[in-house]
Amino acid sequence: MKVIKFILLLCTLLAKDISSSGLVTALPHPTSASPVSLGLLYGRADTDVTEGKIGGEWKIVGNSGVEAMHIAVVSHNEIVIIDKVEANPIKQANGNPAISTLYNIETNEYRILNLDSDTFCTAGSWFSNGTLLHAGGAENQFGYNEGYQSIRFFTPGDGADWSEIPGGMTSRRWYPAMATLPSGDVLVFGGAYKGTGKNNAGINNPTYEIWPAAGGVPEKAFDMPFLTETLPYNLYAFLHVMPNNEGKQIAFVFVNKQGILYDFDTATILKRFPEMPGGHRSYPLTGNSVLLPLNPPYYKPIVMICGGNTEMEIETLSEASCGRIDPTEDNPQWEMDDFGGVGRVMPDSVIMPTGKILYLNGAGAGFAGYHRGPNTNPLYVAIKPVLAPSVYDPETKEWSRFAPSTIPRMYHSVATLVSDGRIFVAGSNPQGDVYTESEFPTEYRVEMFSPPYLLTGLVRPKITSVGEYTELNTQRIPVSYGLNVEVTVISGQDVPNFKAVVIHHGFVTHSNHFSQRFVSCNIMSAKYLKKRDTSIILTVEMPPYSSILPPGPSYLYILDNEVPADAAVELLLN
Ligand SMILES: *[C@@H]1O[C@H](CO)[C@@H](O)[C@H](O)[C@H]1NC(C)=O
Ligand SMILES: [Cu+2]
Repeated sequence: MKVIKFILLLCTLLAKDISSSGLVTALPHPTSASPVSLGLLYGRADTDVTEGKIGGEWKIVGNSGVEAMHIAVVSHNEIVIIDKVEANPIKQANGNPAISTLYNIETNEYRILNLDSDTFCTAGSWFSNGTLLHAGGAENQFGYNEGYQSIRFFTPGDGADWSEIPGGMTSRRWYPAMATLPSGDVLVFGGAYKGTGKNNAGINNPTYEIWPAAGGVPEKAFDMPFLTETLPYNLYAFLHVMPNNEGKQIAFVFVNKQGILYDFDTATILKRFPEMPGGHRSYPLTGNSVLLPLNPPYYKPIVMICGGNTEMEIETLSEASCGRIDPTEDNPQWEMDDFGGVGRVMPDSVIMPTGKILYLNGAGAGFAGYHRGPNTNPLYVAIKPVLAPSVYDPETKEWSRFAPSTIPRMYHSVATLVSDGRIFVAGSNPQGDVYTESEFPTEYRVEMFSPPYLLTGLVRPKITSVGEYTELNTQRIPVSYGLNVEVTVISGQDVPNFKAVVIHHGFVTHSNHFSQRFVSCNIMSAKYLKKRDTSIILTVEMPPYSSILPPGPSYLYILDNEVPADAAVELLLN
């Protein structure tokens, strides 16, 4: 009874306020289990002004200072970049070659950050309070301490820099995976006791540990025999927390060709999935895994794994297959496709504000890593850079291509969406140190890719307030799960048609986008601020649970006819 009244009320409201605006509305159709949210979700634009029609635009915009091996979006205009220890030309305060910078996407300048230990092949994830946790590393060199067991913290803000707990972890972890759990704690998963081209039983670390958001250190590590069963291709596991409305901390975990559903509260395997067809998907035969956009009311979690290779051989063509699976189904099976006909090892996946997946970077043959050897030999082990992004529409399952870049992005490259809707692309260094004489040199050039949705000529919407906040992106706006937030938007388009989404960018390295999430929000109502005004107040319902979107920093994107606002707004969800 209550439900029906609520919906009727909304319909009346909509009819009165925006009947002439042309907004499309659609009621969700609750049928079975899983989280049900009430209210209205605005439909898709009738005309698709986006992918496939035009190819987007690449620009070389700056220099990353250090090689961009790992990155995290840390504010609306800054990206933290972390390299391994290598002979970068710039120096940190103590005179050692710098290995971390803070890159500003508005000025295209960087500030040097200071680290104490080697960050070679590490991972990161956000605590719920908005501090980035970064874990793992490699041996000491160039004045840096050994970093295998290090834990590092970065809290964005004026003059922010790294702090570190040397030897903080329970054991040594090179190539660990990480994820933010629904509790806000951070999971550090697996890895090896030392660097290697391919993992083996002698150095395998089949355990995980959980760093508490409340402070302190993990009491112990938990055994993870799955990481023994899946040797040798078991590093940088794919981890996706599964949405649920029971407060559970369950994740899809995948390495090599094997996946499990794992309960982190009880430390038990709940389910094993059929072996994924095709080649290997984990380092050094590196593929990519993405959790496709989550949409109310069911937030059906579909994992898509693409690329990789079948053997560690420089000439072997990369895997041209993808598999989709919903790990929460009763008898889930892999639904395979051909990756748009383009094989790729070391692909990056970026979920765009339109909900389509951009696959970019990586190579058409070979594998991840590099040779040791004299510089007269090629040190790289992958060739045939794939320069044109592929675009995947999760709803129609169709593939298209965008315009190519001119810069190969091989091993140790990265990509992420930023708050203005562009895609930041950097890195590439398939050798053991800075080396510029190679066909695939150490790459410092930063590119920005503008997808077609930024090139439509349509006026971009502008977010002018969120809740009581009118100063946006000067601080993170704290919001609670399930909260209805009033968002004021200026629309410059004749027939507005809004979508609201919240995106968590996660931490990007080695083709992993740890905890990357895209969640569509219900827009509960929309009304003009004044009659005939261009300001519209949207009531946006935040995702209901922390298993749907990890607690901590995320960005609110508002789209008008598939064109994102000039700046997404940084939130802190808890
Ligand atoms: C967030 O929590 C972590 C772990 O307890 C702590 O190290 C960090 O200082 C906290 N950050 C803030 C901004 O309070
Ligand atoms: Cu690496």
